[in-house]
Amino acid sequence: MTIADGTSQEADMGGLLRVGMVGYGFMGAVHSHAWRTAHRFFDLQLTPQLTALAGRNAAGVAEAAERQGWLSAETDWRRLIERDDIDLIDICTPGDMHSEIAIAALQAGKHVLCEKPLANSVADAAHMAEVARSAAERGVFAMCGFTYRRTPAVTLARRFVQEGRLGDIRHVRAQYLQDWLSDPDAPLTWRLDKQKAGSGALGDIGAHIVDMAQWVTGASVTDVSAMMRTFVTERPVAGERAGLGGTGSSEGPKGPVTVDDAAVFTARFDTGAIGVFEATRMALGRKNALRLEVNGTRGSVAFDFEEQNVLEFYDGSDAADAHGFRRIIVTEPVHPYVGNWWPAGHGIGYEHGFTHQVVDLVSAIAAGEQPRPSFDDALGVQRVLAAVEASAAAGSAVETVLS
Ligand code: SOE
Repeated sequence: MTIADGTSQEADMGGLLRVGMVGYGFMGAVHSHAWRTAHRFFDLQLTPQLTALAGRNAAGVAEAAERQGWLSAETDWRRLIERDDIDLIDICTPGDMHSEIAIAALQAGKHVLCEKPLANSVADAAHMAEVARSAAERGVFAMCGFTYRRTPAVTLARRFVQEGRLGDIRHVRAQYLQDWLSDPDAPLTWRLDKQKAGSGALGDIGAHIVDMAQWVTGASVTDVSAMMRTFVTERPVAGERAGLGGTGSSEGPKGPVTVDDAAVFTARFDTGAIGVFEATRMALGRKNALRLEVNGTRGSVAFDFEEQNVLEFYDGSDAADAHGFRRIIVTEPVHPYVGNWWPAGHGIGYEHGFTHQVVDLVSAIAAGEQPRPSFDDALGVQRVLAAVEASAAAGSAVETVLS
């Protein structure tokens, strides 16, 4: 059902990339911001148009479309696939819907941006990647939303590794620490339901640090040994649409938590490096602390998203009287993306990674090139997640990441 239809009537909207988005929660809001903003700060060959927003709740999706600047609203995502005035589908739904929507969109000739993790299983992710490879041969492209790659300080860390400034990589230390589920009365949301989310902290935020570690180092995880834990096994049933950390009522009905609250694992990389990973939404006091430290034979880098405009760099060639980590303020226009924003020292925020994601996706589509991370890249992350779950289930036995 089309609720509101403000789309432009011109048949051939040359120069536009007309977007249909499914979902309008936290991710829907930040993706909407990115679609609205990218061409206003970056020179793009195609101008994104917020053509249609889809969501099951008629009143909710109409309000979100109005608020976020979408020209029309639908209550069935399949309408976005059917409409010939939509070029790209942006999937901001729980993970159990990613596969069906992405495959239908690609087979209908529409580009796809899909939130992470790619799917709730390796089987679904592999099917999506197979369809995406075939679609790419027809000039229809798919990207997975690992946005933290597009933080300037993270792109700098990767460049330092690529330039050999760290030497051979020995250690990778990655954490993603949040605390919005520390309160046992935080209500049950879809993120705590294995059928909807696939996994808990592991897939939600562990996926980010697996992708980031592999992207920054250029190495792939080959084996893991893991533990996973659910600290709060039942929670109040969510009343209103509880967002992150919304509070429920400890008196009302409760339901089971069927995913992990925390996942920790060691990892071996194909380069011989070893890693330690931790993902939890129970680290009281840590709000969005995505941290990465890479130690090499010639140098080290350290990043913490809670200070995302800074990269710490240790140059092993410094003279003894200058030994110490250097705080690089990554806001000079020499760095990717930064020059399009504010003067040096002003910094950027969480939402900028999503705008950078749109910039790179739109640029790749306009150039007829595969955007990264591709669905194959995201399938690689999914395989690591599956190995972690298998290892944890087998009492932390070493589990090989099957290719
Ligand atoms: C919740 O943990 C969450 O919203 C993740 O789902 C996002 O991917 C991350 O960017 C912020 O935290």
